[in-house]
Amino acid sequence: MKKAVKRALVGIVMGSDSDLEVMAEAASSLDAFGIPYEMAVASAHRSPGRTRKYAESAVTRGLEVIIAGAGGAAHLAGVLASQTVLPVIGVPIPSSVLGGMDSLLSTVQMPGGIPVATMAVGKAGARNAGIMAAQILSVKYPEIRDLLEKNRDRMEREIEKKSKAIRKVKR
Ligand code: RP5
Repeated sequence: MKKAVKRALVGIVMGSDSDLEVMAEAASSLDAFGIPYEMAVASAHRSPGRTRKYAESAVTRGLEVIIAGAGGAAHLAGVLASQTVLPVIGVPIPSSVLGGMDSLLSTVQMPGGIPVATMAVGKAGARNAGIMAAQILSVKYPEIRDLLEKNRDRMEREIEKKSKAIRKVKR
C-alpha cells in the first residue's frame, strides 16, 4: 500500500513469545501487502492489566484491526474484543498437550455480542489472519484491494502450473 500511512494499522498480539513462530506468518502476510503493523506480547491471564490497556488504547493509537494469537485456555482474543470495537481476528496456537483443540475452542466459542473472527489452528490460521486483516482494511484502502486481487490471480496461476507439472509425470 501507499507509503502515506506510516502508523501501524494492525496490532499483532500474542500471549507469549513462544507464539512468535506461528504469529510471524501473520506478519509475513501483512508485509506482502505493505501494511504497517506492530507486534506485542500481552497475556489475558498473566498480564491482564497490560492486555486491558492495549485494547483500550488501540483506537487512539490508530490501529484499525487486531490479530490475537494464544494457546491453551486461549482467552486473549476474546478479552481484547471485549474492550474494543475494532475487529479482532483470533489465531488458535497449537498447544503441546491438546494439539490446539483447547486453543481453538477457547478462541472460537465467544458468547453472543462479542465476536472474534477465528482462523484455523496454527500457521495457516496466522497466515489467513494477515490476509483477513488486509481484506478488512481493503474496504477503506483501495490499493490493498488491488493487491489482494493480484494475489488471487497469482495463486490461480500457481495451481495451473502445478497441475501441468503433475500431468507430465510418467506413470
Ligand atoms: C498462552 O500460553 C500463550 O499464548 C502460549 O501459547 C501458551 C504457553 O505460553 P508459555 O508457557 O510458552 O509462555 O498464554
